Amino acid sequence: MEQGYHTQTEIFSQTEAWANALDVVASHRSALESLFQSRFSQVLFVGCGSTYYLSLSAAAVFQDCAAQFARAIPAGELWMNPQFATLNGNLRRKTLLVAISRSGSTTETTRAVEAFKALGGGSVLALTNYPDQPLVEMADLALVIEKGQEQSVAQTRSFASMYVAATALALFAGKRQDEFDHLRRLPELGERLLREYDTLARQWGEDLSLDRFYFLGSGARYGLACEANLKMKEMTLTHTEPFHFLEFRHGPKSMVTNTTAVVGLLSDSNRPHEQRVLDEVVGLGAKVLDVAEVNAMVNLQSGLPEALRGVLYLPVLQAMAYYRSLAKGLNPDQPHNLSSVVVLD
Ligand code: F1P
Repeated sequence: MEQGYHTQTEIFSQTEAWANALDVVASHRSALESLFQSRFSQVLFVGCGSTYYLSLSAAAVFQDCAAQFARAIPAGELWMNPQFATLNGNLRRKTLLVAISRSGSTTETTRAVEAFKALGGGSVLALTNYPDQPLVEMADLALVIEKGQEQSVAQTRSFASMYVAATALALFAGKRQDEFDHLRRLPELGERLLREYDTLARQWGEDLSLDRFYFLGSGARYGLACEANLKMKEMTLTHTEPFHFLEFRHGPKSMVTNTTAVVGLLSDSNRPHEQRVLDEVVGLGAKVLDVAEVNAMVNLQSGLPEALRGVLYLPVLQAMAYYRSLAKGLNPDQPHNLSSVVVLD
């Protein structure tokens, strides 16, 4: 089997997993409607690595769509420092924990659920790709997206499938189920992006004159920038970092050279401010790749509200990391030093 076979298959088939995610959410409609019948005082999203970055973005989408306080914490932090998540040492019943884990068996995540329950937290909702794993057993409600399962260590279609489910959850929490059907367009939109921008992803991936990548994203796009950064690290062993757009000026900009790539995940709402940062780094010699709804090098052209289109930023950036990995003679299926699940004794 050639190098990267699994990663390539998983990236380029991922929209099937997106559709599966929507079917899974739809099949749990009544359970979700009763879960979100009343508002939560706060919603905590937890995960590790990719699924922590998913949590960062999902919390922003959730707060935007459901108008309820939502935030993301690394699962290990909720386990080791539960006081981060609570005031006066206990959680009110009306706190929801959304635990996100591809495997459903990462130690920090299961320990975080235990800590949440010990603190008197309320309901636990799991987003995962594997059934009959500890996390599913521990949750009050588990959404298991089996088409997101993958052989590769670095998450691609698993991440995207759980992200689509998280986006749908936000609509249910915000009593905006009527917009759920808009999400049914995501798979075809993703297919188009993978088809239309495969050459661009390959050109950028194979440009080994670039020796560092910065991924910029604000709001719900920051977690996605973190995930794209992690793909580049895991698959290509390249120095990469994510930043909120405006944060890049406050020091990190000093690192820009003419062998630097800056990837901007542009919003609609704050695009002028974000574009100015990209223009500045071009002036410093960086090579810029921008992704936006329209008028960018990668155009999502979704026709969806900004909060619902987040998953579309990922495919081209995943493919770019895949092509760079191969160009560097690495095997993206088996990243250096990594295992697909971290289980601590
Ligand atoms: C979490 C995770 C992944 C990472 C690597 C090791 O796994 O940290 O995010 O990419 O695969 O495990 P999970 O809890 O989502 O299964």
